[in-house]
Amino acid sequence: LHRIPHPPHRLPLLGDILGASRRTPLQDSLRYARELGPIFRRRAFNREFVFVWGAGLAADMADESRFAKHVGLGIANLRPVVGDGLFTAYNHEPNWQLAHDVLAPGFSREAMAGYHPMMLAVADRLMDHWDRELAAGRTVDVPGDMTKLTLETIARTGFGHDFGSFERARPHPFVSAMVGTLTYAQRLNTVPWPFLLRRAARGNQADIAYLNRTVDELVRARTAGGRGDGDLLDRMLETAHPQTGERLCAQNVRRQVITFLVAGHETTSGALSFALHYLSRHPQVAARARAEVDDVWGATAVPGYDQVARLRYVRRILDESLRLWPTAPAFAREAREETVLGGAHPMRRGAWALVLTAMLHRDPAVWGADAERFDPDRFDPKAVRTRPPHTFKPFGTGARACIGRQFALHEATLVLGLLLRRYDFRSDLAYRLRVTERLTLMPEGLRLRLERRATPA
Ligand code: MNH
Repeated sequence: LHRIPHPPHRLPLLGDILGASRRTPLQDSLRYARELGPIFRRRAFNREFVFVWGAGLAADMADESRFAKHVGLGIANLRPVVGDGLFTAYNHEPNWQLAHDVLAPGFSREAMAGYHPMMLAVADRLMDHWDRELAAGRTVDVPGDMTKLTLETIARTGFGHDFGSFERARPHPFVSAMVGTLTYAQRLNTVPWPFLLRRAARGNQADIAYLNRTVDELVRARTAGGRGDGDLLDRMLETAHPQTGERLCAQNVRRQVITFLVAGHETTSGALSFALHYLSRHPQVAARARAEVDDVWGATAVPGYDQVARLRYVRRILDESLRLWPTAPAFAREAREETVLGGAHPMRRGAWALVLTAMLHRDPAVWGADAERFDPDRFDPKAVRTRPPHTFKPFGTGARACIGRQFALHEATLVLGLLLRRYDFRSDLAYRLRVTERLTLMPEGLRLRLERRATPA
């Protein structure tokens, strides 16, 4: 460990807290990364963490035979909320494999094609709302509205539930409670002892209770009203494991519903928001994307399921946005057995490090000297083929990688396509990108002025 660099002004007891903010742990880590190189450590009070972002080291950590997901830090702090739900389960907990096997078919091609009409319906609600804002001469609240959109999408497709987000002026209390628990989980990393947050802890308990109540109500409505149409909630409640015949217990169903409602919308909302920010700042990119949408969708009023994946350039815009701001900006890996990381750093069994995705995605050795520049052409197939493997990891890696990846990409590509077709985006040139952190990333205060396009639909 002593050979791994750390920030220069380390204080006794406190650690590396000079110049670091409790609100921006990720952005501080990016700064340290640039100063300290491909592997470094940070100490906060009594705890020390190792960060890895150099492409070679990160690729080594993707080796599933030697490393696995580590449930630690921010994720471990969510255990009181979602316990052994899919995202927060320890690798050895039986409910991980059980839930994974039962829920994976909910993300198959057929399942996704079934969600498509509901995704369209939610996107229509967003555009109704934006048309009204536009007519009233107002700018639109991008992160707020993307959060409404993605929450409604996962709630309706996965659970047959309508939060009525677009009928509300303020975020649904479910969202406020979720933001509360995510923020609290992040803050727990910034204090030496949890009792320092005891007032916030009471608020957190109230948030958890609210999440539980909402979800219990949703499950009760389903069990009282008979089956849904084979959505995620039906799978959670009714599907037995194909080999073992086991089912999820009621407590685990509750944890999975919260997991999917949160994991299924927060990061996609951020990804869409960053993409809209970049589109508003790069008119040539937007023009090329619009030309693609007009070309691929033509006069079809309502794009079909198969017409979404054909928006190749729109998809590159999303990839490039997720490269610069992977909205889940890090993940943790632990050694399965004693091993040597990158041939240089010995690790004991269970020792772990954070892969700093947001910095891996900016490694000049991989992405070039202009790595900080937004350029969707980095994801054209020729460029992708020349890059080493494991250098683009917005959805994590290995067995515990994101189960909702296709869901998120389909939803986000569809929505960007629809928005590009209908509007021109005018950015407020005084706006400087500020990124808020609550384990996930979101552009803060981003508003855009819209103009209706003259062309189709
Ligand atoms: Mn998602 C795991 C990023 C959308 C449900 N997700 C992960 C991980 C990353 C991630 C990174 C791995 C974390 C880790 O290794 O500790 N997820 C994203 C991003 C988006 C996203 C950047 C959108 C963009 N995720 C979604 C959607 C859903 C979802 C949509 C559900 C509909 N994600 C999950 C679940 C897991 C996960 C569940 C945990 C999977 C597992 O451990 O088996």
